[in-house]
Amino acid sequence: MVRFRLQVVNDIIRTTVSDIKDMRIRGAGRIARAGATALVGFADGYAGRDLEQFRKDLRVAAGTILSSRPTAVSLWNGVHYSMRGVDSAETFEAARDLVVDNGKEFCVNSEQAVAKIAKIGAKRIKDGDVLMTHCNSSVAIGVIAEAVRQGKDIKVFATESRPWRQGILTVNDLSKAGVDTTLIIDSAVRSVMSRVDRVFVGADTITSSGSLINKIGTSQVAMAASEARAEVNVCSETYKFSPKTMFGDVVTIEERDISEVVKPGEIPEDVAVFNPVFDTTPAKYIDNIITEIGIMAPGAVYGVMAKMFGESIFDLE
Ligand code: RI2
Repeated sequence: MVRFRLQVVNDIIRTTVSDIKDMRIRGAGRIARAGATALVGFADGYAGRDLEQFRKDLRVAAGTILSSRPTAVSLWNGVHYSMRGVDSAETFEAARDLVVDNGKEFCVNSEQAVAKIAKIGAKRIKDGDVLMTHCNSSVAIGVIAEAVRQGKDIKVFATESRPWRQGILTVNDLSKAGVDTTLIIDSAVRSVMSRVDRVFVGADTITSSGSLINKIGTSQVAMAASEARAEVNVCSETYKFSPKTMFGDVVTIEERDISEVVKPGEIPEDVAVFNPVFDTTPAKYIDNIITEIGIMAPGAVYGVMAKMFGESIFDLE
């Protein structure tokens, strides 16, 4: 019986990790909620009763989840939020209940943040606006869909977002929400930008200097927007702020397999393929960061981070 329960617990972590690695679960917010939910399942189904052993096993489970994808800090924040207070819990039951409650609370807060950003961000969109979005951000799509729900007449250009082509998901999402949507290939961004009023993208990580790490190509979109005087809006829950960057940590940019870019035998063997899947958009190309606690300029991020993470930022692992 005990062995069976342990197997079930391990399966929860293993399945979540492989779903995130293989992008069956993707998007910075979704992977954070999946990580927190996996820890809830882990704690809830934990077969032992020894507090120290539970802490050790929990750290291993957390590390395994964090190894699934390196770039989106939302996953790191979701996992660490779920483990809050465990080190000072006095009994196994108290520690287990903390993980269950924290993990569930993180997911509820996350969903509420996405809904709040939709309401706040929609106010930035004017009737008649032409917008552009890149990749597939549930938060940016939420903002655009809310503006349309409010009766604003807008048009959206959505990029294909090679190599995973998340833009196909985006145009389906936008079409379902009744948005006038046009799909473009990534190379068309600069050419189309002259018709665009505002860009709305999501975030994987925001650094303490207000830079954005998001899907590869986001920086090109932002630079083209800057040249064309289109406004750049980043839709980001505050759990996509990285407290570690305050102390010099550099965000790891994930590189994925070359099979996502070329088919076997398609190019000579002596040709290398480089497949980074995120890039950095410097703060100077960003007009607004739209969060659940309000709209801010990139320069305000440091202060918000210091307030949000408080004393806990000094013992970051
Ligand atoms: P939401 C995605 O990464 C994209 O970069 C997107 O902009 C970001 O996560 C945020 O997504 P991937 O998982 O949380 O497709 O806004 O590599 O849904």
